[in-house]
Amino acid sequence: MPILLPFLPQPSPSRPVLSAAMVAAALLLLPAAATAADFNDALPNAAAQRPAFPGQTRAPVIADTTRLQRTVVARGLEHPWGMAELPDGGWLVTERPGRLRLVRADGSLSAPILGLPAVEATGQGGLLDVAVRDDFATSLRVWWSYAEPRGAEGNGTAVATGTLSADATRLTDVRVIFRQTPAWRSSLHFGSRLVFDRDGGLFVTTGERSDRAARPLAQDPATLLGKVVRIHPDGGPMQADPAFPGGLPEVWSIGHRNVQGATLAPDGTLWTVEHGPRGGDELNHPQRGKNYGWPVITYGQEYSGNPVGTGTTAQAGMEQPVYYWDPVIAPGGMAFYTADRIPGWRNSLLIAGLGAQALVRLTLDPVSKLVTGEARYFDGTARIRDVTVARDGAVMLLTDEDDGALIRVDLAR
Ligand SMILES: [Ca+2]
Repeated sequence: MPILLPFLPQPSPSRPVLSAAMVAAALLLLPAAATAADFNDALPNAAAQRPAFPGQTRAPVIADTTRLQRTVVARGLEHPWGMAELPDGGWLVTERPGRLRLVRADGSLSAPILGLPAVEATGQGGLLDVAVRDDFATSLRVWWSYAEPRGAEGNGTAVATGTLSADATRLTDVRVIFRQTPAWRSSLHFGSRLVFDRDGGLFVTTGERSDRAARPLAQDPATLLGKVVRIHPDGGPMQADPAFPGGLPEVWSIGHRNVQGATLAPDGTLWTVEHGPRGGDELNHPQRGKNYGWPVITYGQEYSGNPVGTGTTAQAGMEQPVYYWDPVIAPGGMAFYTADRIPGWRNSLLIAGLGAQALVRLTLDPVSKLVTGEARYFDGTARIRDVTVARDGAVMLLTDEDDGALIRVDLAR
């Protein structure tokens, strides 16, 4: 059975950090076996739809008896969205209302870091992902994504970079290196994970802004709505030649709805998860120049229960998702687990579940890359916004709450 984190004192307006005693009190031991409420028991949303191949949805539930412990590293984070580990064991963490903070290695929480451009913190918008590269110790460079106000035109996803001061209190030399176009008047579907690849490029994922009039632009390679893009970390496209005729050169793949999770696989290729409509969350392995279908094909339905478009799930020239969830999990971030620390999880894909209020783990066939099993952990404890793997192999989670937490998951001792 899932065990709720013990209640902790409410943070005062000054957001005090947890004392060592409070951290100890927040340490839990719990078995991680899939819970009794089988997440595959619910009826699918679109009963008439059929997967394109066996295992594309509702993979067998994994019975996992790994005993895990969760430690609250820091609390008092308001709707944290993204995190990046620093060489000293600290974590940069974004708060969606527009603050970037440092969670120091001892768990203490810094004041908001100064120097960020204005964000539009409405609906799903705000300060979103944060990333650093392996050379951070010498470069002090930070990249972050956010919903950028665009005046009368509305808003759009943007990416900026800057240099963190040695005392980690402010960012300098701040430049915006990516602006999603066109701007749109919407508070929904901003993407926007940041993933560095191994060839010097920076993947940015976007959303199609949810608005019905904007949806078809996910299919238009001349716009940056509903795309995976690949840019140079200093700005501009990584490749001059467009992957799609008439398309922008930074467009990597098209036909996405709202991609809030992305990571590199051990082989260096990009994987993403995106929010579908009802019953249509997707895991994809996006390749350059390919079309992932939205809004033409989808396994989801409108929230009204009506089909999306013609209700088609497959079409020539459009890629099938590797996996889809029906019912949905509402995915946040994702990470491949390649560490030795939790041996049973090696080579699994970890996905943050917002709607599922769980950490989702998928096992993949090493050759076909198809999903062979699904497990869920910490069911019902909190909406999980992001997951990543610390350098020491522990799994780190951010919970999407007014009083959100950075949580460390490790084997129980
Ligand atoms: Ca798709």
